[in-house]
Parts: sequence; structure tokens; C-alpha cells
Amino acid sequence: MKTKVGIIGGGPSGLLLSQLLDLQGIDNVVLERRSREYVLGRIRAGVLEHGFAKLMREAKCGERMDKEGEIHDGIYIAYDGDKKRVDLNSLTGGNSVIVYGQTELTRDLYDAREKMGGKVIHGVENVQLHDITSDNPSLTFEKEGQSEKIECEYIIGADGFHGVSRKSIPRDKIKEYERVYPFGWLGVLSRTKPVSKELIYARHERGFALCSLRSQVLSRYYVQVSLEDSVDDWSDERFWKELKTRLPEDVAAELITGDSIEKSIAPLRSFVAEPMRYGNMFLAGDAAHIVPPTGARGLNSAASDIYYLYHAMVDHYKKGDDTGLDNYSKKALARVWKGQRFSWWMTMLLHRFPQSSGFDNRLQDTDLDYLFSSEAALTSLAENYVGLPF
Ligand code: RFL
Ligand code: PHB
Repeated sequence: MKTKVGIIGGGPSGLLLSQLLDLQGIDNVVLERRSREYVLGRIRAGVLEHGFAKLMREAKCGERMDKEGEIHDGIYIAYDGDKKRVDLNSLTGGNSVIVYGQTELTRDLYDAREKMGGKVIHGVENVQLHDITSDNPSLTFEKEGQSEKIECEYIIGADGFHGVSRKSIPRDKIKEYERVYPFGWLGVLSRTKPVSKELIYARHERGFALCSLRSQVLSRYYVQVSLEDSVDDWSDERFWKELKTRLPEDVAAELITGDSIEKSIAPLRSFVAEPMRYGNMFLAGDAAHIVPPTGARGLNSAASDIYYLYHAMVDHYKKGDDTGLDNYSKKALARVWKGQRFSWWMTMLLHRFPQSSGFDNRLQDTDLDYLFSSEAALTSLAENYVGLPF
């Protein structure tokens, strides 16, 4: 098989790039290890920046998002038994975010790929990258016991944090920056009316909590848990009780509980690999960087990578201009690091750290106090939360 762009990973990054390139007549193939059902079973992000939504529309995948997604003009931050609103809209001169689940967005991308006859191969095993630094890189893989080969002009590593692409770069050609946090998030999805129309990020002495949603009948809640905990330690009853404890009393009193329909624990990590290009292979999304979910930046950082890569590929194939490809890593990383800084800051502001001293806790108090007494500080939070320009 031969193609122009071989894409490893059929998550949001790989599918969005595939769709955008195909619309420009740039032939590509997506290799995905899992089945479509498995990919759609992973409950992950929920908050999209407007820049991302615009890219989805450009990819002709925005119809359902615009119909079913909710525009959110603000978020709440709760602490000391009270909650305070951050008016994203007025602080950013009219910007906001869209609440639309990653599952739905990925489903829309799969449907669009199918409609266009896009080449997405599921159930591939043992994907390997060859001759990455040459003009004729290739991918080999196995499917149902058969060995296959795809010759490409470029390879895109969009295969997430545990993928094979980043690991194919020689150790001395890549630098990795990492911080692992000493806790995780336990997430619960429930078919209940959300406690609040807008997200509530809560800081409490027992740990962080988040009230989010997928729609007005589907809630998504999180509580900070120890890394030693497993999902089996958390009955629904224990989860709801803990969540209520960490929320202001008036919010807890309104919380409608129900059976969980999904429950999982995600560890928190900050990670960046530099550079995001090796030879003719480009890394995108979680394959190159991970953020703790506190700032809702992960999927959005992936989207900005895809924006830069897409435009760089179009310039290469339509105009013979390689400036975009040559500058991709530098440009993408500049934005990635800003997302890293914001996610790290939100995480430090709102979580309980096992080793934290009285001094650390007073600094958190002061950071929150400052935030809500300074228009400049609130504006900084708001402009990062809705997404810095691409
Ligand atoms: P993905 O989604 O991990 O997709 C990579 C795909 O590659 C496949 N794969 C392979 N395929 C072939 N061969 C191999 N060797 C392969 N190895 C892996 C995998 O099966 C998979 O399908 O990466 P991508 O596309 O870059 O997308 C990134 C996002 O998924 C991620 O950044 C977000 O989910 C992060 N995130 C959030 N981001 C936001 O912007 N807003 C949020 O509100 C938000 N909330 C979250 C989150 C992530 C969370 N978890 C579980 C980590 C909340 C949580 C709890
Ligand atoms: C979610 O709804 O899953 C979600 C929302 C905001 C975050 C993280 C996760 O910051």
C-alpha cells in the first residue's frame, strides 16, 4: 500500500488530521490498534475551546456539536464553603467554551471518515516505523495474522502517551520533561441532572472535586484520590458522600445522586517531549504531551498541534512551501508549554498535596484571595481557560 501521510492512532488527533487532509485531497491512512467501540468507550474530555470548535466545523464535523454542545460563559471556583463565578465571557471580550464530550466528538469524526470513504484500519498490531529520516519512510503492521506495509511520504505519531511513535525516536534525539503528581482523579458518569449549569472546580481540605457535565441529563463528577486507591475501593455511596463533603453546603444539598454508569481513576501527569519532529515523523497530541486535566487543556492542546500540522501539510502539498513543516515543532511547543503552565497552576491551586506544609496551604489561600480581588488575575485565568490564540 502507498499513501502520502501515514497516521498512527485513531483518537481525536489522528482522525481530525485525517479528515482535514482528505478534504484537501491529500491521501492518508489511519492505523488504530483498538476497535471503534473501544475508542468510543473511553470517557475523557468535556470542554472544547472555540478554536477547536472552528476546526471541527472546517473539517465538516461541527453539525452535531453545534446542535447538542452547550456554550458555557463561565465557571465556578468553590472554596471556604462558598463558590465564586469566573465570567469567562466578559473577561475575554466575548469568548466562551463548548461542553461537548470527547466521545461524541470522536464519534462525529469516525462518521465523517466513513462517509468520505476514509481509510481507517482498526485492530492493527505491532506497528513499526521504518526509515523515518529518509524520504521514503514506511510503516509495517499485522492485521489478523497478516503482515502489511505502507509506504508514506510523512508519518504522524498521534498514538497517545503509550504509543510507539515517540519511542521510535533515538534517546539522544529527544528530551522529555515530566512531573508526576501524587494523586489521581476518580471520575463518575451518571444519568442524573447536573448539580450546576456551569462547571464547579472545588478546593477542599479533603482534596479537589469537580462538577462537570455532558448534557442536562448526564453528569460527570470527579474527586481527587490517593494513587493507592482502586475503583473497587469506591462504591457509588462512598463516592457521593465524599463529593458532597467537598462541595459548599448549598451545592451539596442540591446534588442529585444515582447509579454510576462509568467509574475510572486517572493519574495526573505533566509531560512534554521535545522536539515534536524527527526526520519525516511528526508527533501530535498526547503522543508528545500530557497535562493534568485541571485546566481542561489536553484535547485542546492536541487540536492546536493538528491546526499547525494541517496548515503545514497543505502548504507543502499545494504550494511546495515547507516553512510550516520546518517550524511545526517550535510553533506547537510554544503553545503546548503555555497550556502546561496553566494546567500546572490550576492543579497547584486547587489540590491537596500529601506533603504540603502550613506555608503551602496559606499560599493557596492567598492565591485564591488574590484571584478574586484582581481583575488582572481573573482575566489571566479566563484567557487561558477559553484558549490562547493558535
Ligand atoms: P488518544 O485519545 O490517546 O488517542 C491515541 C490513539 O492511538 C491508539 N494507539 C495506537 N494505534 C496503533 N498502534 C499503536 N501502537 C498505538 N498506540 C496507541 C490508541 O488506541 C488511541 O485510540 O490521543 P489524542 O488523539 O492525542 O487525544 C488526546 C486526548 O484524548 C486527551 O488529551 C484528552 O482526553 C485529555 N483530557 C481533557 N482534555 C481537554 O482538552 N479537556 C478536558 O476537559 C479533558 N478532560 C482528559 C480529561 C483526560 C482524562 N484522562 C482519562 C486522561 C479528563 C480525563 C479524566
Ligand atoms: C470533564 O467534563 O470530563 C472535564 C471538564 C473539565 C476539566 C476536566 C474534565 O477540567
